[in-house]
Amino acid sequence: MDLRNGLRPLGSTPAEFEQDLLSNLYYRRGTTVESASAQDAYETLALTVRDRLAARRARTAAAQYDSNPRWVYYLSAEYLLGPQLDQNLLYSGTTDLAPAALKALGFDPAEVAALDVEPGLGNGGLGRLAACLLDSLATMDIPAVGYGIRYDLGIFKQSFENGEQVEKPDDWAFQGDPWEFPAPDDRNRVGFYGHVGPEGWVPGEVIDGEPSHLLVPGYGTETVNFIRLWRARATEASFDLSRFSAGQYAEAVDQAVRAENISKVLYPDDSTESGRELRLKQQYFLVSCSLRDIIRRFRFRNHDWAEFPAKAVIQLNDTHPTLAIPELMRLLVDEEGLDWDQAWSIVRQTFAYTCHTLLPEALETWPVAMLGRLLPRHLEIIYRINDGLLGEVRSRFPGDLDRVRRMSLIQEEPERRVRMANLAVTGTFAVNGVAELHSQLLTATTFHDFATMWPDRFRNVTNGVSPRRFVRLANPGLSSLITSGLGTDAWLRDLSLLAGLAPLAGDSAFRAQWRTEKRRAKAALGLGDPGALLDVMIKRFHEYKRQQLKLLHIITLYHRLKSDPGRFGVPRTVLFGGKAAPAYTAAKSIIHLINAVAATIAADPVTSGQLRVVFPPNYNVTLAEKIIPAADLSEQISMAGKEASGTGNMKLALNGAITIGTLDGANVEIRDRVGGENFFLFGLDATGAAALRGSSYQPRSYYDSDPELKAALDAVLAGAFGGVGHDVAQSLLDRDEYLTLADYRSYVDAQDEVSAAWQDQERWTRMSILNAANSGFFSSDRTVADYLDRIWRATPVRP
Ligand code: AZC
Repeated sequence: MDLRNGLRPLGSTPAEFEQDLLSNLYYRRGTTVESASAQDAYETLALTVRDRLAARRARTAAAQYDSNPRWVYYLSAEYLLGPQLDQNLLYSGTTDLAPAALKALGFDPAEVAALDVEPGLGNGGLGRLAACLLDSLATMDIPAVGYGIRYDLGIFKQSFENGEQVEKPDDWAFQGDPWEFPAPDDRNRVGFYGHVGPEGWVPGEVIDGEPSHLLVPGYGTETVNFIRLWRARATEASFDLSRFSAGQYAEAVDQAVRAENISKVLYPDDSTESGRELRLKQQYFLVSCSLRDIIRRFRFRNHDWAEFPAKAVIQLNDTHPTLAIPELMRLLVDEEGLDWDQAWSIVRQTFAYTCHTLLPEALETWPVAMLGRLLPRHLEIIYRINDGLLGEVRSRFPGDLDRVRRMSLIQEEPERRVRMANLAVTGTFAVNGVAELHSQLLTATTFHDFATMWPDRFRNVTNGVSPRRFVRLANPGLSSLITSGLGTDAWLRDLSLLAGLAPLAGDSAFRAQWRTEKRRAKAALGLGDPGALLDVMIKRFHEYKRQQLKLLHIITLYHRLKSDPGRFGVPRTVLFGGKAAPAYTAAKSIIHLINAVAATIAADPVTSGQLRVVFPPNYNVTLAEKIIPAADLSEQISMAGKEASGTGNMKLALNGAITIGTLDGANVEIRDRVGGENFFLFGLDATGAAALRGSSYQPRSYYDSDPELKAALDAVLAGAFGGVGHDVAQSLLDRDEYLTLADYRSYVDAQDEVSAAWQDQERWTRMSILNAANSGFFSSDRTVADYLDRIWRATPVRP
């Protein structure tokens, strides 16, 4: 008996697990073994596993309540959690019990497991980072809550039609989501529009935010935290019964539909501009519901507002939740009656902001007119914050009007807009970039003026990834090998222990086992020839990431193969994975061209067994977990100075892929750690790239002077790949915003070094092991430790 909560402990023997499964099938699913479908079995299994975590959650909650700690609240518009079943089995210690119990009841465990659908509530790196950080927070026993939006439709499902990307809605929770605890009785009211009168803001429209939560277990500890996701619900009053009775069915539900649209769909936007009012509504919806919840939680044990910053640190994951700053001001001043300065001091001590970009176009701004219409009181508050900010700028830099204009929260030209990044920097005590280089560039460029005025506010926290998800779950074979090599599995909670693998790089028996695991992972991916070098580029499609550079290399390899098949040497499979934002035409053209090149190469017998290009559609966390273990070469080839960090680079290095990359984002730190001899470096660095872009860059001069480059582009222009890609080649020749042609020769030469290295398999394996051994730094546990030390200052509470 667990006396603390009066809970009956759930059994850990096979018989007890089977009993629980059976009773859940009957009592909660309401069916029987005889009539149960695979879906019934899946949902029942999920409940049985979830119960075990819920018991731990209850103990965690009790301990957290008792200690009244400082909480880390993570506000993020996106979470890319990945499949839940494999993770929750592992973290609840039921990985072996579950299949046995399913079999005993007559179900096929593989069929059941295949029904687990990943909630695609994010676009890319930013959303996945949020998930890794929550995993580490729980593993490190830090009291933390993640707040987000429970989108009905997650990131679109990608398919290819004639090689072109087609987007379909992802109704991920169509069958219900067994991992989720809905709390329809726990709604928060959110206002929009209206006016500000003497009595304060009177919203013109109200909707409800309905929470549900997902458990976030720690690994190797009792702690279970949670993510609270908000869903927009129409209020009772929004259904128009009289219209319905009059047969006006659409009009009757119109208001309700509009309300619920707020959490309908994740914005399919990865740092390109969307600028729609619905997105702004989403942002305010998230912020308003979450702050009310945070305040409610504060009040469990505390009464004095001055204590608030000691009990809550709120991390803004990029600018999407920045309205939390004026919203907390509004709550404190308008609803709690604090004076402005008191409230501002609390706000400034509570929030911190993580920036994830270097693309100027990715810094969110909202038209003043739109914001003022949707949130009139917030606009007033933003103006008042701006008065304070500009007052400080003027007194520090008298007469420097330009600086005032640059730092203002309001952009004046060509249209008045609110600059969310400036607001985020102004309303927080800490601003961090996500890799050393990124943080340096932020203070040197994007936030230069702010860093001059408030140098202490800026810091770096290099990203990391969960070793549980991206090594242990994704790559069980390699994980066992690592555990046997190190003689312990403690590396799963302390990834620096991987350093102990370095001496094993010199052990030929260990190298042979390492190679066996790579080959096994390739075979599991279904890539025919496990002897071919698997060259992997998996990430969102964006011109700055330069999938087009990889493509030019592929065409060059193809040309070499055609001109002299005997000399080719190293068989390669190039694998792409990733989605392009639906409105991002240039990125979609690159996808189309990749598929066209892949088809041409596949149809040409000369390439057989030598060169293959594969592009499985719908890259997501589930697919990433299959591809990453199999990869030999990791493509991290962004134009230097544009990729904030990258996290795929870390996942791949940890699984023994060797990076070919520019000195961009976290590549710099990966190379520092794994050593220049275990990393294929090429291209301009950030300084060189900025200088070349600043001068009159002539992409055509590279084309004119490099016959292989010319041949590759000419082939595309001449329609050699089914007539596809003319626009891609033309834009490279005319503008080439991201210096693809400038870096082409250096890249192709580095790829020749890759091929030479691959020919010496012993050498390659040594490099591969050393990549994993020296990448322990890139655990999200270390990232969380850095956040704790540099920003959050929260301490563990153990149940
Ligand atoms: C990404 C950055 O592009 C990537 O470099 C970084 O590793 C990642 O965040 C995590 O910090 N940014 C985004 O995903 N941005 C959006 C808007 O999705």
